[in-house]
Amino acid sequence: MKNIKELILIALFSCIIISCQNNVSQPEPYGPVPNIQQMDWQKMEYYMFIHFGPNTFTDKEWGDGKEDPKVFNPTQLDANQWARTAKAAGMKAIIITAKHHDGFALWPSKYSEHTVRESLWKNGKGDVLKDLSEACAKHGLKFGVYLSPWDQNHPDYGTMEYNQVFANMLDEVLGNYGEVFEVWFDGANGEGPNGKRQEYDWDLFYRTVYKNNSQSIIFSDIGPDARWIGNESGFAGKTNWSTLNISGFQPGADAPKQDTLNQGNINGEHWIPGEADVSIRPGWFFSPSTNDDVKSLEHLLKIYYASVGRNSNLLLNVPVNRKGLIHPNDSLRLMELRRVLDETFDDNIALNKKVTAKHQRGNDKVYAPANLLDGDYETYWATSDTVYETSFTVDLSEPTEFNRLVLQEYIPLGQRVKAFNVEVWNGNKFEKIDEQTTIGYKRILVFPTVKSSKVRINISEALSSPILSEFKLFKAPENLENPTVKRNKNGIVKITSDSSATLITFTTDGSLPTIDSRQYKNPFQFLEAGVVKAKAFSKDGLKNSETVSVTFDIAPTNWKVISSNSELENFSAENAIDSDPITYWLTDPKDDFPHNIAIDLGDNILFNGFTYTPTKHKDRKGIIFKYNFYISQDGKNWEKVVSESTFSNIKNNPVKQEVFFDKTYRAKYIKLEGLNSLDEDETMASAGEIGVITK
Ligand code: FUL
Ligand code: CA
Repeated sequence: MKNIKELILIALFSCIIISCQNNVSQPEPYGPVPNIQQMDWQKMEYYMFIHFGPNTFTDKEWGDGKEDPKVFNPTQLDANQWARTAKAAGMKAIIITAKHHDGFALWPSKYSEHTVRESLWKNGKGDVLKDLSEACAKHGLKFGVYLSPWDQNHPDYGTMEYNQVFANMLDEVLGNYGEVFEVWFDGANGEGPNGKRQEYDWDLFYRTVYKNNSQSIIFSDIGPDARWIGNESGFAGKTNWSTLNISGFQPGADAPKQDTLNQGNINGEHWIPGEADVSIRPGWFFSPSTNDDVKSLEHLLKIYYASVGRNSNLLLNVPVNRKGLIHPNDSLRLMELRRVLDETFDDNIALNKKVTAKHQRGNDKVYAPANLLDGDYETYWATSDTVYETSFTVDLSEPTEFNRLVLQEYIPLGQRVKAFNVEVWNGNKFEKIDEQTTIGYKRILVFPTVKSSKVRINISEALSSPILSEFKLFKAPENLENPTVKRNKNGIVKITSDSSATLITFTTDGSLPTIDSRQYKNPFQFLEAGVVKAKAFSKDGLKNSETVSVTFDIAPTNWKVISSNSELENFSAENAIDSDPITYWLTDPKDDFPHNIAIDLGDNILFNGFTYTPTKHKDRKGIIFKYNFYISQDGKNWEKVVSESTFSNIKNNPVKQEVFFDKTYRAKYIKLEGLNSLDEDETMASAGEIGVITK
């Protein structure tokens, strides 16, 4: 007689055999998969970047390493204020520029003489990394560091010794400030103080990080743990694979093409997910001149949906100011963003609703489609190994409004979905409302509000049988689109707005427009330097846009080009002063550098800087990197006021460049002389717009 224990065992055993026959084994991973650190990292989604250093005090994006360390002197530095702000913004961590290209170390490194120790801040007794790592710990945030191996100050840079110097610095940064969740390596590689470039020993750098902190995520253009998304505007590819081929590549100039980084490689060899880095301001470092250029809420939401919503983490830069604090304009915007994201994602309309699927792995409950709607990432819906094309339908039981849809793959088993579409029930039949490619860890679709009782997701192509963790629906608050304010060469300002049923009001005296401010009806003239602020309201006054504020300098109405290098057809030099950054001046590559453009300002003007806007045209060429800038009273005798300077970060961040002189000049003529361009094999120079700074 068998005892009861044995009977249970036999029963269990036969169950296992039967399930095996039904193929209800756990699905095998497909391709490369994330390790535990990468998985934790992916779930962080959104965190803060802080650019801070001598550039904060010099209005520069890239220093040259010759800055007096005494310029670094924040008067009220408070890392707790940064951490509180990040926390309240819903961010999970802060990554700070421990050392940027100028070589200045925000900690008192033993291996450099260009550090906070040599600055005036706290009489040289301060340590920004200590302050910040402690503040992060206190506020429940993770702490990370950005480090540039490119160092324009260190005397050893460009010699064999430097790689070890940099590794020693890494030892300090990773050894002395507690856990470092991410080390952000900038791949830039320029000349150092001795005029030489450095051959970076990446293996040594990576080894040094892991030796100190085996849990760290190492970020570079090509990983090994997380990769650059290929631009500095915060946009991941609509198709975005977390896998990448890296053999034969290096971070920096020898990285894969930016498009490849933006989209990853389908069936790539390694799991190297994307991280999108972007600044809340036009530049990475604080400048008082950008206080009114903090990105709009509308813009930040677009970035959020194009990063977190496209299988990428979002690293949003909030530059600390000269006091050592986050400026209120930036923190206000962060809080607005938080509020809208909360309002949007707090209430999942699809949570625990009814769902049916065309396929279910072995008909086993463990893989049921209900797992898609349970709000738990760890449970998932799966089909049998041979089913690549499938669908599921969510029944909301009554017509419900929604405009955001979230899908998540269970990436511990790999990224699989290659194409899918969304259909909604219109009362008679299903109607397609969207069609996309990859999903990955998280995909958020944004569409105009629909009201429907049923949603069907069709997976139309996959690399292996689909495995999905979550499906969610939300209703985001709908606001009016922001109006666009543009001024032409003649100083005529036009304000446009997409939604037709709106009223636009505006001001030109710096005050905030209200519904009672001057109503915009027709284009108006605004020739001087100043700010136009505009806001759109719905006719009933219930909805409104944000306040858009656009700062103009004097209009180039009477400006003329007096000479320029021979230009290509359709790329006249006048395009550089037509107030349209899309049209541009482009020179003929037959001439050697320098290529120049001289402009008559029509009048004697007092100004303390100039602007260079690279063309916004997608086929842009000839973007100037190194330049001279001259002024003249008569258009014949020129005085050089900026010599052999560069539009430092223009390659990765091609926004309007503002260059400030050491003093104010009065002149009637200006000349920009391009000494080289970003296209290394062609001698061409271009300009979308050139302007002066009179404010
Ligand atoms: C780039 C740098 O050159 C910029 O200055 C900035 O730090 C950005 C995040 O990375 O490569
Ligand atoms: Ca133009």
